[in-house]
Amino acid sequence: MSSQFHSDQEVLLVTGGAGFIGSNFVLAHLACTQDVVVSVDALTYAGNLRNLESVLSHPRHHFEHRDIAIPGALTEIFERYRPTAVLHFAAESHVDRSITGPGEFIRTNIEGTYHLLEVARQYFSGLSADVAKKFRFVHVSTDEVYGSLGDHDAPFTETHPYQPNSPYSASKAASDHLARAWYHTYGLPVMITHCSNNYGPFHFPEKLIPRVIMNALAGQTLPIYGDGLNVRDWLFVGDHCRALELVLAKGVPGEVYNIGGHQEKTNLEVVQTICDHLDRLVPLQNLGLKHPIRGSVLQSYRELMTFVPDRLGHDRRYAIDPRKTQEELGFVPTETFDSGLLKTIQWYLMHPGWISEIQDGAYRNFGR
Ligand code: TDX
Repeated sequence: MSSQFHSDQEVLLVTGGAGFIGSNFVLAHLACTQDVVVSVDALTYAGNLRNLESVLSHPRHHFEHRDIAIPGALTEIFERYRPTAVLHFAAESHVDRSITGPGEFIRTNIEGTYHLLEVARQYFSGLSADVAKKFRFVHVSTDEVYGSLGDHDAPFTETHPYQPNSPYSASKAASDHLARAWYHTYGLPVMITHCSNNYGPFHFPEKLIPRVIMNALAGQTLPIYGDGLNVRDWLFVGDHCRALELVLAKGVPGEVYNIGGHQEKTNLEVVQTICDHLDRLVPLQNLGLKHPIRGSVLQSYRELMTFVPDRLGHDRRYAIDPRKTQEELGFVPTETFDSGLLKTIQWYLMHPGWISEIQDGAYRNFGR
């Protein structure tokens, strides 16, 4: 079957397109290019079609409800749309869930990546030489595959040894190895990226930043694991998406690119900063909200901060050395943690409907 699109038009196949980073990428890519984008998503609990609502009727966007972990589930999609590139975001991504239920992580992250690589390989092998030369497969991964850093260790470079500590990071490490092997063995033009902790619009509230924003606005406690001094290196999702555009345009097959913005913060600093922004933006003084346990009238969101037992095997510190991506691809992040966090909080304040649909579960019915 031949492509229904113009032969000179790029067609991007984005797995996990209804997830957090995937949907940010799809929206930005449609807005700044003339490409066709095919979003594929299994719509498990973290996939939310609301994230793509503004482009569901877009003439250059197609949504396909598919599970990459089902063998051959994407064969027909590759044949119908004839992608010129694949961006593979689809993954189970929450460390806490991987601790209580690792099976889904093995299935989606490892088996799903395997089945996707196989479909891509078969499709790639049938491309004409000039089309094959331009084809790219970007495997989007995480800095967690490198393990945990000590306080004074240098940030992770692309050659840092793999030392994944959680079922989640082990499953992502395994998928990285598969992606690498499909490049070396079959010549599939794979590039692997490792990003630091993303945050921004459409972030599902199981992760620290959206959980703290949404809990605070609902007057619920803000759980801080352990001593709150674990360090994460924060990257605004829009900056991550711009880096991925550069990888797609200029990256070299077989290479690995680390993406970060030098924004290390302790969890305590992150939670306190969110509380301070909310104190200014949504002052508690007139709301009469009471502390859910102590019953006292709240004066500051910081009063909701609550230390809870630590995550099992909690990695102490992640930090990315992004020099290769900066020097070879020209990536420069535009947001500091302060500017990106303020934008993020403002986005949540402006989208109460998105929040309430997640709180009552209605988002799972949208678009089905
Ligand atoms: O309620 C919380 N309280 C808390 O103290 C939550 C949800 C988290 N934390 C801590 C744990 C971490 O030290 O905050 C830090 C960030 O936690 P998460 O948001 O769960 O992210 P993390 O575990 O660092 O992993 C994230 O970054 C790398 C993403 O979830 C991964 O998908 C990504 O690959």
